[in-house]
This record gives sequence, structure tokens and C-alpha cells, in this order.
Amino acid sequence: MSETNTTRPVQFNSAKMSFEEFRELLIADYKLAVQSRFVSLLGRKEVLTGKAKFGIFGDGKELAQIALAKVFKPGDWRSGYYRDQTLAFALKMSSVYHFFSQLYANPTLEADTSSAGRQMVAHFATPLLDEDGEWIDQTQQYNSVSDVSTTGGQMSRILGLGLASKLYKDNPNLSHRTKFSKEGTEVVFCTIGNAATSEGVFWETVNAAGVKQIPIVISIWDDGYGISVPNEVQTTKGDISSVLRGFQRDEAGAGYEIFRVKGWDYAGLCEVYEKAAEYARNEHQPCIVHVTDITQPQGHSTSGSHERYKDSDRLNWETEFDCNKRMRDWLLDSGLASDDELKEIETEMKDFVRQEQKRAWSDYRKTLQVDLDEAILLLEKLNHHAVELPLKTLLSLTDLSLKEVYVNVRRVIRDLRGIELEGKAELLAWYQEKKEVNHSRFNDKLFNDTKYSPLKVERIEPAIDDDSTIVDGREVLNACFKANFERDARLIAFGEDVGKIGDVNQGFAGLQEIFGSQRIFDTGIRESAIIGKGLGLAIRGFRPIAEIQYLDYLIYAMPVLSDDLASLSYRTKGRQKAPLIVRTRGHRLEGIWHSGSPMSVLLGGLRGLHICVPRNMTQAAGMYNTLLKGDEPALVIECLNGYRLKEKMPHNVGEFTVPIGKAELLREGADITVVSYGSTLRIVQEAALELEKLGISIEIIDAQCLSPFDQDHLCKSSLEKTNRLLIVDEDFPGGASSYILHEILEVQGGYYLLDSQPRTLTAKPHRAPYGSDGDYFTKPAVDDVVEAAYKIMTDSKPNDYPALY
Ligand SMILES: Cc1ncc(C[n+]2csc(CCOP(=O)(O)OP(=O)(O)O)c2C)c(N)n1
Ligand SMILES: [Mg+2]
Repeated sequence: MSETNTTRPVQFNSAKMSFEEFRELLIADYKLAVQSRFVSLLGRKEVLTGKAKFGIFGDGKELAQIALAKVFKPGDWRSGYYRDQTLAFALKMSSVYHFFSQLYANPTLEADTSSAGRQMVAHFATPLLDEDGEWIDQTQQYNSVSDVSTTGGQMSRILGLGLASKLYKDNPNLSHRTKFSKEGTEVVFCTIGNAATSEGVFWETVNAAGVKQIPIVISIWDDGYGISVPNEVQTTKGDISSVLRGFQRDEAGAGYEIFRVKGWDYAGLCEVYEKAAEYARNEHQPCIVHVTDITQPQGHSTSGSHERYKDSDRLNWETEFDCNKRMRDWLLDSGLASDDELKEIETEMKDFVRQEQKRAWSDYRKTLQVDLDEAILLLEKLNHHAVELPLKTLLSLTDLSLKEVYVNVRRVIRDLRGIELEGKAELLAWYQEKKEVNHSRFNDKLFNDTKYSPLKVERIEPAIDDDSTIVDGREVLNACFKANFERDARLIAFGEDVGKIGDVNQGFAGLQEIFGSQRIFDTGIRESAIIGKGLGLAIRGFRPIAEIQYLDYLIYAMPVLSDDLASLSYRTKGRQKAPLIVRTRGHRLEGIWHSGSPMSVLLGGLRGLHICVPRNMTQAAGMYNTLLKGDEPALVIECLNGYRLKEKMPHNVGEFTVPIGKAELLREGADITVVSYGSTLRIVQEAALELEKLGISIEIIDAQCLSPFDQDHLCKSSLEKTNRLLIVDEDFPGGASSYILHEILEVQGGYYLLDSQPRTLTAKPHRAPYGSDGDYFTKPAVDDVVEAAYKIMTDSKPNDYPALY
């Protein structure tokens, strides 16, 4: 581990720098440090005076970030957290104006370029897509993946971002991908707080990057606390770089280069970052920089004061070792600047920050003012006593907000119900129009919705005929993957046991030998890392298929899936995307951790991913073909018990597409519509034959995709005929089956077509035990489906269908 101190000379890139140039550089750095500090001070005030809801700032971390910014090159990546404003300003990823616009939650991308008011302050992102959804040239800009608020949430993705550099460097077939890399020289700079290194995902990521020797530089901003909890409670030995020591590269093997440097030591910081970036860039050597002695002058956030948990010694120390103060003292002591000169800079920066804050506030107000003015104008035209109070409220608004505007407008609309009045139609039309504007402000871009959306991919039927060979289901998948890998050099697949043996069910069998271990490879047992790898690779222009061995283990990757991947488009208002395909297998098998079908967990947690539930491997292959032509993230859950079932190999196995979000009619029937998906479909199909013997004809619909669900409203059309509904799945009672019920009854309007109570048939509330008998008594079996369908008939025609029990 390298330790630095201030006695070393500062080394900058240009050895030929004149004294005056050197001095100017230092002054510019000081200026930025001061500017950033004023932003923190003023930002906090803005929150405490009620102009914004919550503030979190980067005071005390200025110098380290200025040093880091010096080695950040176009094409490089930041994956950081909410303390990085100085870095963001230095690299022009943000500005004082943009920062304050985000603080106020200005809902436009022009003002808050990072998130259009969707994220808290200090959550940075650079656009990666233009307005048409096309990739921007990443090699020409400083890149930042959109921040997430969860501690450690920025970690997993650095694996893929960094691995991309390695792959671009080593694979000549990718040299035409010039928007994404210049010979793999891009470095990923990750930042994390000292306390957040307590998260499991930190350790998982650090280990994975060490194994693969990924070009990353992880900076740990160590201010001794995580909110109020000190290092002694967070970390063994209370010292993160000391416990990381085993990762240090040495004669025993490759590992990390670990640096330790003080956050007020400007010269030491510059030196460390120069070295770390060089190692990572030129040798693809991962590095960790532990920046100690960081202070937090204003405490953690606007939610409370640090006097509650820091004693006076610590507070005094923080004042003395404040990095900006130390730099100021150093500039004075070494004669590089005079006190007057520094004071002038400080006044200039204070004025500048104030002016930019005011501009941001004024623009924010103007955005809202448009709606307010229009609403007032329309309400003034209405001559009715019900309008008086809302109008008066709007005319005297002091705390301007869209909420206030629409609360009052909607009150008027309610109070004028059934009343004909001049100007009312105009108000209603305006409100309808504004609904769309507000949808775009606050609700759009759950998916990127570009012209490449998988929902827009053309349907190509599978070519299956009498000549089609009958094979195991897994062979259909294998042929599909092979065809896609041949066609597209961007495709990469990885996961536990995916490389050498071609996954535990042999979907990729033999493909590593054909396409090489750079494109199809094994990973360690670390699900977050697998998804993070896929996410980062997808952001850098690859088309990864990240495999999670069993659906039950997806839970281990939920943080990165849910917080990062699923919300990426939404939280950047469509300006970033990661078209990652997550492949897994689940539903039917036996055992508490091998038979999972936690679909409602996924439906709730993965809003922002398409969730595909193919009934067999041919349908799965068609979905992969569709998704690979599209550009949005998706989860495909193959049926665990389907790999060895016989299917016909389509002649166009790498071409045909199964549309995303479309259900399929599998069997026509007259009495009950039975909707199901995945492994339970075969059970429902068997049950149909039993039910025929009882004189009941069921119509079977395969949902195929849970999100989006049956966009053509096939279920509703079926209900028009049967008027009865049964939903069958393996989730818990009230889980995904209830979601489907909601879709059919409420979204599709199927409620009005029902003649009897709709029913759901699900697994039992507990998880599935091991063994076939346990399965029979836990998950829906043929007998259960038959009896549930029969009960529906008993309910409506008791004479024809007398109760069984
Ligand atoms: C997963 C998760 N758990 C808890 C929190 C609440 N939280 C926000 S910041 C924070 C402390 C983080 O401390 P540290 O990593 O040292 O960063 P610092 O704020 O000190 O720079 C906590 C506990 C969170 N955001 N995410
Ligand atoms: Mg901390």
C-alpha cells in the first residue's frame, strides 16, 4: 500500500509547466473548491428556508475530487454518489445552475440535465442518448451513469463498465464500435463513502473486479462516519484500507494497487490520482484510493446536525483540517497567492454562486408560473361562486407549486359537475392537455420508448413443418443463441457455469468453443456482480445476456436490478439505457430454493424491465430474438422442467420473433377462460382433457409476458365468449394472479363481462417442499385446476354441476 504525505513535490502531467502556469492552475483549483463550498453552504440554506425539500452536499471533499478530475479523460466513466459535486463541476457534468435546478426539482431536462427533477440533489448523470434515442459518442465526453441513493448501489455496474474496456481492447471485431471506446483505454472512476463499504455489494464487487483485473479506480471518501455511526462500528479495525490489505497485488498474484492519502493533502492527492489512473488506463490494473481525514463541515445532510454525535474535539479537528482552509493556508505560506487575491476570489465565487442559484430559482418558478397563469386566466372566465375560493387561493399563492395549481383546478371541475357554464369546456380541454404535459414531466420513460423498442419489433412466425426435427427443448435455445452470436459481435453471455459447460441445462453447450471465452464465460457465484457486469456492458454498447442460475437466486441481485437497471430510463427521463437481457429459469421443480415463482416480487421490484414467462423453449427463443432486436432491458424466465421436453426445431431459429406483451390462445373453449403462464400451462392443458369428461370446455390463454400484459386484450375477447375466468399460477395467493386479475378486470374492462366470481388458483402461502408429494400438495396440480374450474361451474349452474364435496 502506498502512503503519501505533503513533503513530496506535486507532479503534474506537463513537466514543462512554467511557474506562472503552475500558479494559475493552483488558483483555478482553489477557485473551484471555493465555488463548490459556497454551493454547499447556500444549498443548505435554501432547504432550511423551505425552498427545497432535502439537501445533501459535498463540502469537505473538494480537493480530492479536484485531483481526481485532473486525470479523468474523455471516454472515462464516473460511477459515484451524492458527495461528488466538485468532481461534477470540474468535469462539467453539472454546473451550479444545474445543481440548484435539481435541488428545486425543476421538471425539465434543460434545467436539471441529470434527472429532470426526478432525483434528489447531487445525483448526477450525463446524457448517453440523444433525443431520438441514438447513442451519443461516449469517447468524446466525460460519462457518468446516473447516481442511485442507496449506499453501495453504484458498485455493481462498475464491473461491466470496466470490463467493456478490456473487451474493446482485446477483440478486433469490435474496432468499428468507435462511439464506445478508443482501444479500451477508458477508466472507470468509482466513489463511495467509508460507511457504505460495509455493504455486501462493496465486497462482492471488489472481489469480482480483482479476479478479472478490471480497469477501475475506487475512491473511498472517509469522513469517519456514516451519518452518526463511526468507523469503529462500521469496519473491522475501524480502517477500510487496512482490512483491504489482502487484496493488494504482490508476488502471490494479481490484485489491487491500494493507496492511502489525506483529503486535505492537495499535492499528495494529485500524485496518487496520477499514478492510479495511469495504472488503470495503461495496465488495466484495478486501484483503490482510501482518502482519509475527510471532513463534513455541515454534517451529513439537511435532516439533522452533526453536533448530536461529534464531540468538540472532533468538531475542532474538522475545522482545522478542512481541506479548503488547508489549501488556502498552503497557498499563502508558500507565497503562491496573497490574502487579498484569495479574498477577491472568494467574493467573486460567492457572487457567482448566488447569481446562478437565483437564475435556477427564477427559471424553476417560470416553469410553474406558466401553468398558474393559464389556470388563473381560465378560472377568471368562469362566472360561478364555486370558483371564487380556488381562484382567490391561486391569485394569492406564495409557495408556488404545480400541486397547488391542480388541486384548485380539479376542485373547480368537481364543483361544476353537471353545470353548463361559459368557459367550462375551455377549462376541461386545457386540463386534458395539461394531463399529458404533466405525464411527460413526472411519469414518462419507464422504458426508453425509442424506435428500437422491443414492442415494435416485427413479428416473424417460426418456420415449423413436417421436416422439422424433434429435439430437446434446450437444443432449440442452443441453436437460437448460436445464430445470434454468429450474427452480432456485440453479444456476450456469462453466469455461473455458463462458459465451460454451457450452463447447467446446456443452453450454451459448445458455444464457448466456437465464440471464445471472451464472449461466453463463467463467473463466480455472485449474482449482484453478474447483473452489474451486464448492466455496465449494456451501457457501453454491448448486448449482454446475464444468466442467473435459478430464479430463486435473482433475489441476491435485486438491489442492482431494481434500484439501478429497472429505474435507469425513468430516472434519466430516457437519456440513459441498458438493454440487458437477464436469463434465468424457474417455476416448477422441487425444493424451497429450486421451485420459486416469486412473480409478484419481480413485478413490483422490476418496474422498468419486460418480464417474459415463456411456456417452452421455442417461445423463449422467439422472445430472445425479439429482445435482441430491441433495446430495452428484460427478464426471461425459462421453465425449469422444460429443457428435456421435445419440441420442433424451427428452420428460422435465429430469426423468428415472439412479440413482447402479447398473449396467445392455446385452446378454444366455451365455458371458462383459463389464463396461465410458464410451467402451469401444461397442467392446465392436461386439466382441460379431464374437464371435457365432466362436460366443461375451457379456453386456455398463455399470458407469455407479465409485463407488459396482453396488450391486445385477448383475455377480454375470450371473456366475451365464456363470461367466466380462472387464473392459474405458482406464485403465492394474492400474488401475480391478482395482478393478472387487475389487468383483465380493470385495465381491460373484463369485469363487465363476468357472469360469476372470477377465481385464482395459486401455490400455497408457504414455499414448495422437496419431493413430488410435497409439490402435489403445494403447487396447483391437475386435480386442483379441474376442481377450481368445476367450482366456477357449480357456482353458476348448481343443478348441472352438483358440488363435489
Ligand atoms: C441501502 C441503504 N441503506 C441506508 C441508507 C441511508 N443512508 C444514506 S447515507 C448513509 C450513510 C452513508 O455514509 P458514508 O458511506 O460514509 O457516506 P457519507 O455520507 O459519509 O459521505 C446512510 C446510512 C441508504 N441510502 N441506502
Ligand atoms: Mg462517511
